[in-house]
Amino acid sequence: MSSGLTKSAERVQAVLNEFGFELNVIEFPDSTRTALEAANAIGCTVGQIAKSLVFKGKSSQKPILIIASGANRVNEKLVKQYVGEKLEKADAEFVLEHTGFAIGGVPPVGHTKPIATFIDEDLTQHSEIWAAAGTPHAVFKLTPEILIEITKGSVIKVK
Ligand code: 5CA
Repeated sequence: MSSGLTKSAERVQAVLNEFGFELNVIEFPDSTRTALEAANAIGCTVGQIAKSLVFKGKSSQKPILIIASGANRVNEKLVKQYVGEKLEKADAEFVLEHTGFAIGGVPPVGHTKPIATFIDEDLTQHSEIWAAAGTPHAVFKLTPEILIEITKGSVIKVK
């Protein structure tokens, strides 16, 4: 049976199904490419958007995923303490290579290879949060507890 989802969103739905929670990818006609656009399309606050930001470790050159509240700007100096190395900005090509998804649709799980993951503690203030699901029109709703469980991420202060 066809889910009606586009291919990248369908890939994310398949990954989510494996976790055994009821997590459903929703595609909106309106853009969910940025945290603000996603919040507007969904009708939630920007703080409830779990944005998946990919950085590059300065010495290791490995990807590092920081899942931050859409309301927050990541303080790279602060995060360095948890990661153990300086962070560099990742370009679009690096993001695609390591996650398998283009910027604006990078989900918190389902990447090409597992990525060391850190979660903004501010996301735990909400009972419901929303994350990208593979495309700039696709998102899914979850709880902070489920986010922590499925990503195996460490909860940190990002700001
Ligand atoms: N779908 C939405 C809400 S979940 C989303 O993915 N938002 S996001 O914030 O997680 O993804 C956009 C992020 O991609 C930006 O915050 C920014 O960190 C990053 N980004 C945007 N443009 C570029 C670029 N040209 N190079 C590297 N990173 C970029």
